[in-house]
Amino acid sequence: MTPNTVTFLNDVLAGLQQNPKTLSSKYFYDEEGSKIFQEIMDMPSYYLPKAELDIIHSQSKAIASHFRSKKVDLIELGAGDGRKMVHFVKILSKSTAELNYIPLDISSSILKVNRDLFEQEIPEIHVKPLAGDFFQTLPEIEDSTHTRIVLFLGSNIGNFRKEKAIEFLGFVGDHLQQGDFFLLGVDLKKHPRTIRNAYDDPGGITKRFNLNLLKRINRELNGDFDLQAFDHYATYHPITGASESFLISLQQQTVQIGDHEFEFEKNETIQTEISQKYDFPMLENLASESGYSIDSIYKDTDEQFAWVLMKVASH
Ligand code: AVI
Repeated sequence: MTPNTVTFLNDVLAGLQQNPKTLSSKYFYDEEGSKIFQEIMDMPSYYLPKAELDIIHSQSKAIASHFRSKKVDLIELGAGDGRKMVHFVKILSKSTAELNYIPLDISSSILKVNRDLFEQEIPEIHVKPLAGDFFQTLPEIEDSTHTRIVLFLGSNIGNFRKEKAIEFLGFVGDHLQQGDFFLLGVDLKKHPRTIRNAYDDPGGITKRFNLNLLKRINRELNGDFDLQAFDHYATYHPITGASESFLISLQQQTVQIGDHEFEFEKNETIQTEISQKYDFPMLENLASESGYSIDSIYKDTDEQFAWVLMKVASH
């Protein structure tokens, strides 16, 4: 077993030994899971990518005006192929005196796609990709006198519980100085049904995404989950702003993972994901508890999604 598989196994065993049972959403994204996530991004009910693209098109100039004539290191955490960001970076590069774009991603192959795209579309900037876990790669970025802007977009912060989100924002803050910025993409509270529909589509794509985690456990950890014996269930709580996804055991059953056995009651849940939605007081609170102050908030036309520009508070 590779060290990554050992960590996966330990996390799965620990999660299923808990009461209520949990599995971490970070394991959704094997090759198949990443493909299904692309399908989710194209679903009409999954409004998040469209709202974020609207922000990119309608707000990039206003955001770029903060950085006029500055030398900037733009560090994107979980950058992916960069397709959406080209427009923003192009506009930013027109304001700044110098721009280095530093995309960080776990996948070196996706970073190659990213680099090729940026070098072709915006040849005047420097692209310096770094592959690996960003807890390792962020500290490796050389100190410079440039203003740092760290980007963490796509509502990825929503997949952390509050304590983890604070810990993560704090970790990034340790690599920022006075005058640096964090641009955070968050999904906003809205009509509860809009959110429920985004995480429980009639075509069953999100169900396949959730069940793929069990398929991955079967394949990589020698499990014997019967995929037909589990259902997908998503809830949204309009006060806490938590959208939560579960797998529901449809019958009493025993599941084997390697040498370990797990009992499931009929209708027992495995919590697999939280996708946190925010309102402005919650964002203020998240920023201040993580050592930041909010400079400005940029929303899409329908006010579904926000980019929060935060400054580091003094250390
Ligand atoms: C990646 N992440 C921000 C998505 C979300 O909206 O929480 C993952 C997702 N889960 C179900 N649909 C999409």
